[in-house]
Amino acid sequence: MKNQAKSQLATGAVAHLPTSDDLKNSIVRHLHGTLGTDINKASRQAWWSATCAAVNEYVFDGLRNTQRTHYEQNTRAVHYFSLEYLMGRLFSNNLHNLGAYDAAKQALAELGLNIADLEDQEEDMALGNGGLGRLAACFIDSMATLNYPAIGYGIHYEHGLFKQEFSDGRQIERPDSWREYGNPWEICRPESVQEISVYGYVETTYDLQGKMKKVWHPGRIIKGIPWDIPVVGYQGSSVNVLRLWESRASGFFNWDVFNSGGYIDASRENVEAETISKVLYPNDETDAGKELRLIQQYFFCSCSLKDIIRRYKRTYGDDWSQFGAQVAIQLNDTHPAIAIPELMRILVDRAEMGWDEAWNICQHVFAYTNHTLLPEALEKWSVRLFEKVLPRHLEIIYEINRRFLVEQVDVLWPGDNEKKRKLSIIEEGHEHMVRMGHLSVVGSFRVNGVAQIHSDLVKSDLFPEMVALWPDKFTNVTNGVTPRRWLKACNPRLSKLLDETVGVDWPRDLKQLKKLAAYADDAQIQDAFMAIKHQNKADLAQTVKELTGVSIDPHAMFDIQIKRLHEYKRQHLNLLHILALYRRILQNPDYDMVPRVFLFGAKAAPGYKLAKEIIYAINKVAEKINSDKRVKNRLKVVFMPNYRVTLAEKMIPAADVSEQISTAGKEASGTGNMKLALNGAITVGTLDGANIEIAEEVGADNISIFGLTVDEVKALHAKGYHSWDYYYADPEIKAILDWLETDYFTPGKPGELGAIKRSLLEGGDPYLVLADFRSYVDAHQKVDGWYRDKAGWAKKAILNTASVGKFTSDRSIEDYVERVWKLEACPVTAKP
Ligand code: 6GP
Repeated sequence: MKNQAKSQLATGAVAHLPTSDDLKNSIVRHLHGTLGTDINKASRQAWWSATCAAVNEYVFDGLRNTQRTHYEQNTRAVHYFSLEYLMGRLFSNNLHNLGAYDAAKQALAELGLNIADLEDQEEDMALGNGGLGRLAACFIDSMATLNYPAIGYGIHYEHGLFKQEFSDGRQIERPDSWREYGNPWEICRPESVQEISVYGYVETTYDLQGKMKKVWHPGRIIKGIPWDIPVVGYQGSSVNVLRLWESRASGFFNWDVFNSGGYIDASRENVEAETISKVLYPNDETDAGKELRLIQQYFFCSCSLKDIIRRYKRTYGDDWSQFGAQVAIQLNDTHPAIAIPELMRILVDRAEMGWDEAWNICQHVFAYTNHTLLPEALEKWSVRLFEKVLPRHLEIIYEINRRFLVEQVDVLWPGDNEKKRKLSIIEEGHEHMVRMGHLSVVGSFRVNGVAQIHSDLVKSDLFPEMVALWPDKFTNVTNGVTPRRWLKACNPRLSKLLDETVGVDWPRDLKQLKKLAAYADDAQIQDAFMAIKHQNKADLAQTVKELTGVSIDPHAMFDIQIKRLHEYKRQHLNLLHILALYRRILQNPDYDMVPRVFLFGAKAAPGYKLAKEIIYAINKVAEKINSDKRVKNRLKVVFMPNYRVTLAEKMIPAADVSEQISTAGKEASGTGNMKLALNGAITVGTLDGANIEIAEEVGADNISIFGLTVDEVKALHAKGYHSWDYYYADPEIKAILDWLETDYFTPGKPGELGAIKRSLLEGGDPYLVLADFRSYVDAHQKVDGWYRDKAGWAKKAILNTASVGKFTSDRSIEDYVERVWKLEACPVTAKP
């Protein structure tokens, strides 16, 4: 018999996992029957679509079994509300999670195709900006893997995050049209369409008994169409759903306008309604504050709540008593906080429930995760805008606030108006604002930060009085990443070595990696580990060449900083270090350093000027360094265009050094730090976010920590920070900053790179770049020394991979289950 690539036996939702022959037959069948083409003339796109259709036979089977089991078991479920999901590609992820990747590879090879070529047919599903969106994607993977009844809710944006190009080193944004030619993974569910209302006015009416009733007369009705994306758990355990809403004009609303001859008006309304799900706001950790954004938030929350209630009513009818026990809703930051007054509106106005009973339900349902302390990210909506868009919700928020101030704040601090001013959901100032963070804390039964230090700061700096009111409400859940995508799928060479050394259970039980520590000194494993790293680097070098034209040497140390571009993440600190090295080389032609390639990947929010200037400066410095013969290949600098999940999957396995260099207290957690350490990179980092926990796990010898601590940052600000002092006191700093202002990097155009210097000096250097510079340079000097000792470096790299099992998103989800959601796992069994 022919040797078929087989996958593990099915244990979960998918009755029967495919062999290579199964897939081969199915692919050809779909090529003919679904795509209407032929083996001899099919394009790569057609082959890809046919393969997706073949894979979907198994995915959908798992989906049906999961949904049936959840319905039969009727267990409590969590509903993850997030404005962002940064999914990346699903093709190889779904194959890996089905345990069918090798089978598919073989099937395609037998059909004369290379699986990698087909993978490249897929657009990234980039419905998110950065950390928060990617975390949501990792979490839904883990919830499915761990068999938790869970559904993700969000928006089906027509255009995801913009595509980035460089033109003479400057960022250009191009629209992303990820589903221009359709998307094989999503299923439209017309049977579950919802309608939601916005604008209009509120009428106060009285019934015959004189009881007051508020009636909202909306100005516009919008239809939400759900698209379901199956989320395949590892080894097909459960197949959950990500449900994304697309907006459309409500048919019946347009009909009158249409009939009275207003064809153009009717179409205009269509366009306006469809605008809601048109495009993702490209801001990362900055508040957009725009009317359309508020409508987006409300649109998806209202559709999702109605969807949840529809499902609940199937079992319980009008009996609301079990709602709090059956439904948990996790608010991914404050973006979906409008769900709180919306549920109150549905219960009080529609279900005619008393306020106290309704509020009690809300307080059993909602939990809120904070993802940042940056003041510019804390969402506030003007009362004026609220009144226009959601007049009834504003009234409800006023009532929530009134009761909160009277029943809670005034009881603990009687007569203290200062406390009331600080805690009020409504900020009083020149313009009255609704504080969505306050609303989220008041309306939730649990609030968490995303790493221990961040959760501590949420309590001490952001909401100290709320902690006094409700000490038990606050908790921590440290972030995690899915090892299926971020090791197994993206680093097959290392995965194979791990399978051979620690066994095959690590993708589901990442603590198994600890066993690798026993081999940290084993010369053979060290060689194997570093050979894999070298091959990954060679692959990346090829990608770099294709994308940028720059040649890099895989023998050099690959030093990688990949994340959104933001001053607090301090890509410009990295740049100053590069300039210092370059300057030393020019001053001393024999300057002795380990050859290094600095790689960046980052998008800047289109309206964030300084961030874009930093990209420009890095590109210009790169151009100069990369073409300077005197450097003799000791230094290369590459800014990879269009950084996204798919590029991260190529860069992370190839990293020697991971740059995690935010100002202490600013990076809530970080998750790239976890992915890089997991793939054997050594962190150069501050004691910020999850870096602190990574340092605890890997040990001080295997991480290079530098810079001010959170307490030192606070003390420095309190004492008064003067960046000019560092400029005058440190000749290297002065020389580098002055250099940036010359035309050395921009011939004929002096001052073009001056923005960085200005922000660091005249701008006061809010993120303490100059204060941390010297210690950062020292941390890199240490890493340079480490790298010279090949065996020593291999040991550190191995110990990084071995020690970061804590940072699997499976552990994060188990923490949420225990500390917040109180769910039971619901294993799925397949029924043919
Ligand atoms: C990010 C945080 O900056 C990052 O530290 C964290 O790892 C990630 O969330 C996941 O928790 N925050 C955002 O992306 C954001 O938009 C509003 O916050």
